[in-house]
Amino acid sequence: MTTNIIDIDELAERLDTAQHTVSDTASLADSHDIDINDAYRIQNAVLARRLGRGELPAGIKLGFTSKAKMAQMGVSEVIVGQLTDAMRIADSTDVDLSRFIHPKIEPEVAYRVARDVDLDDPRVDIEACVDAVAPAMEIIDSRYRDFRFTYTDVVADNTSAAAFVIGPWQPLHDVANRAVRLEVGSDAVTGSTAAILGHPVRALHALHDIARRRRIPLRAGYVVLAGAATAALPLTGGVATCEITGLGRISVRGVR
Ligand code: 0L1
Ligand code: MG
Repeated sequence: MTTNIIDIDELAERLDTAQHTVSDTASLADSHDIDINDAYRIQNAVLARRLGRGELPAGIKLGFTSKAKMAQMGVSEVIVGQLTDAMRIADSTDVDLSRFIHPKIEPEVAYRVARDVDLDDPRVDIEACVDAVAPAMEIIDSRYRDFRFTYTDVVADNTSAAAFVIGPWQPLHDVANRAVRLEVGSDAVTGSTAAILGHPVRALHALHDIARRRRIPLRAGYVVLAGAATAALPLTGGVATCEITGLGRISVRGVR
């Protein structure tokens, strides 16, 4: 039995507690009828709790940017989550896996926002608002048991955002159709940046559209994680490496 009486703060508290106590929780959809607007409200309330603990906004991530993932979830729109400075892990360093419930890692392309984006100005060219590109990895860690969630669940849960690694920034250039390889210990997966909406730069346009509709600020210095270029791999320990042709190689080592 589900209810359509939604207490945004109560559900945000549940997800936030799951994150900082490293303990999973049941799908919200098991007990609540949440629509996409409620889901983004819950996400904002989760973020507000993190900012209240002193974390600083650091950027935005996109999810469901591959055709395969959209088809799996039965949706046609990308989703976004919000990054904070506490999620940032330096390239070539160790990451403490005890921070996470059941982490996975995925290779991404990152863009850097060069100036604040005026969401009310229809003349804004979003591509002209970014000045750098970098190889990146995202650690996703759904707060839901067994990574079992609905579309609205995952939006409420800040699209599983947990941590990210950015390689050296390079002046903006075209990164269409670049080969991508992710290795975690003895596991490996290969793909292409074309998996990100056909071309990673399309993620910027999708983000601009959703940011305008949902009033999500895009500020100078923000990182934009454009989306996964391959399926995610479990991050169970050992070294995770992402290599993108022409962009470079980055790594982190999972430790307990
Ligand atoms: O693409 C992503 O960053 C993942 C979005 C959330 C879905 C998941 O946790 O698998
Ligand atoms: Mg991702």
